[in-house]
Amino acid sequence: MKIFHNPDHRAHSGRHEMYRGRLVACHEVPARLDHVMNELQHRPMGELLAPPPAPRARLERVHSARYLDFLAHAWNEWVAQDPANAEMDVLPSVWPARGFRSDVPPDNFSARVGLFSFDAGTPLTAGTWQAAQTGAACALAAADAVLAGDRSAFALTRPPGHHAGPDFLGGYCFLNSGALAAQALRDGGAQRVAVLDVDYHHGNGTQTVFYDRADVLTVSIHGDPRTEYPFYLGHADETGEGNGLGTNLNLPLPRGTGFDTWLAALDTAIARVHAFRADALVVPLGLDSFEGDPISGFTLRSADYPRVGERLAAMGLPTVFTFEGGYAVAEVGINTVNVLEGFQHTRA
Ligand code: SP5
Ligand code: ZN
Repeated sequence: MKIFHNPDHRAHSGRHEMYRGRLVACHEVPARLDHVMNELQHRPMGELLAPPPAPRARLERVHSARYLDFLAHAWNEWVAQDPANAEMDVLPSVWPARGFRSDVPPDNFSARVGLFSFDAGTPLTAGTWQAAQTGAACALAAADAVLAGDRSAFALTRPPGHHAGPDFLGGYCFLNSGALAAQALRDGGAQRVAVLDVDYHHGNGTQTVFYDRADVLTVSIHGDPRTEYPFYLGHADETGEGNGLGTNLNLPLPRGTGFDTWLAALDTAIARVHAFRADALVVPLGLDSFEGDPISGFTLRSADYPRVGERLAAMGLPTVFTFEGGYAVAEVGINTVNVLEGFQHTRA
């Protein structure tokens, strides 16, 4: 499979995220992607390619113009507020809750950051926009490869994407790679596209992008939002709305869930994708279901991941993978390539 990697990913390197009233070191670090690249040197899965730039019009298929403008100018506005800000990451500290307005972006930059965010764990840095744009380009290039006839392609990029919505960042995500790939597949001629999100955390951004649409099925297997991030979305009773009623499936599992139960959920997810008669598949591939993940609660082992790839390959659909979470940094390369290897050696 073609692997589109992000040569600009290091430009996004946050210093800290807010956790229990303190700033702590970021979990979403450049070394994550370096480990995957390194593992791919030992176990090649396909051609490593840099993507062509992403035209703004393709980003606007998923994200609002005002949000993209905000991201494009955020760092300069931050530094314009106070030159000393250049030494610090942007993090929000005020947000519009229910009853507040979100239709009037404030002139005040700090207030605008909160309008376009849902947590204080997603630092925006000098190079974030560059890294995010090239990351989106990886997702679009992977979709284009599949549209051109490839069986599969991998958008190997960070920052991750699946928590980012039409108009908001959060969960270490800025532009939603999986949603951009799914939309690109639709725009390129796929009639029905399924997104099967296997990251430990609910794919709230992707769900929100497609919630009222019948042409894109969104399925997510994740830690139960009653106890797990992102908390405010991802319950089993969220099934879609309007035209999209019945085209969202959430499979929340309790913290502590092991591979057998997880795999049964994957089979449920796969059956739904088949019932939907999808003609292309996007897999937001988070490796934070791993037992050693420092911020997550499932107990999958490295040896389980090839079987995940096998199950996905057996679906027989043109497939785009996007790289999402996975914070056991030393193992994230092995676990990622284990999924790809299982996929590659399996015929539908
Ligand atoms: C893409 C993805 O996996 N995003 C996950 C975002 C989770 N953010 C909240 C994590 C809070 C955990 N902080 C724990 C610090 C303790 N050392
Ligand atoms: Zn995650």
